[in-house]
Amino acid sequence: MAARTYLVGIIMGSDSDYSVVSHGIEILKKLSISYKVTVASAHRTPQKVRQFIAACEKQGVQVFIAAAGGAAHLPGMVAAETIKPVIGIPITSTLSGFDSLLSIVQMPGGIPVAAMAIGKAGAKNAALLAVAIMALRNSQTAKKLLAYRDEMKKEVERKAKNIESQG
Ligand code: RP5
Repeated sequence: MAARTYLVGIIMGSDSDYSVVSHGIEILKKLSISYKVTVASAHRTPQKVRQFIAACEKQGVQVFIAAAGGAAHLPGMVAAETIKPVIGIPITSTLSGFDSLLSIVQMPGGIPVAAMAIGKAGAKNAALLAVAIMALRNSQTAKKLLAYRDEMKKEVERKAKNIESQG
């Protein structure tokens, strides 16, 4: 039997990150983009991080999403282990997520991580950026992304009409 394949590999440092990451997962589900997800920590379970990345590489993953809070070194560690694009989601922490954001965005030159906004917006944009990267080589994926944007546009128009009618 052929091994199952996935397009996106998602890794989060703790299960406490899931409530944020799930906003991106919802988008991948909506657009029928296959993903593989796990919890593995750069400092608590570094071996599991490496094993997950290796499994993802074998299963066709094209883009990685890594979410972490605090001293958020997980996205950087993932980027060190793969040459696939890595998108980092800073999770809100005791320092409001600034520590996570800076840990992700301030990668030293040579090993890039695409840093998203802190929290829910970052999780959504991580999924959408992953889709945009895959859309470069897949016209079906590009169509899905255009349809998503169109839906967003219609939603804004609907909300505008609602507010306008209230005066
Ligand atoms: C990081 O530490 C995780 O990504 C999480 O955001 C943060 C706190 O983890 P828990 O103490 O909730 O497991 O590694």
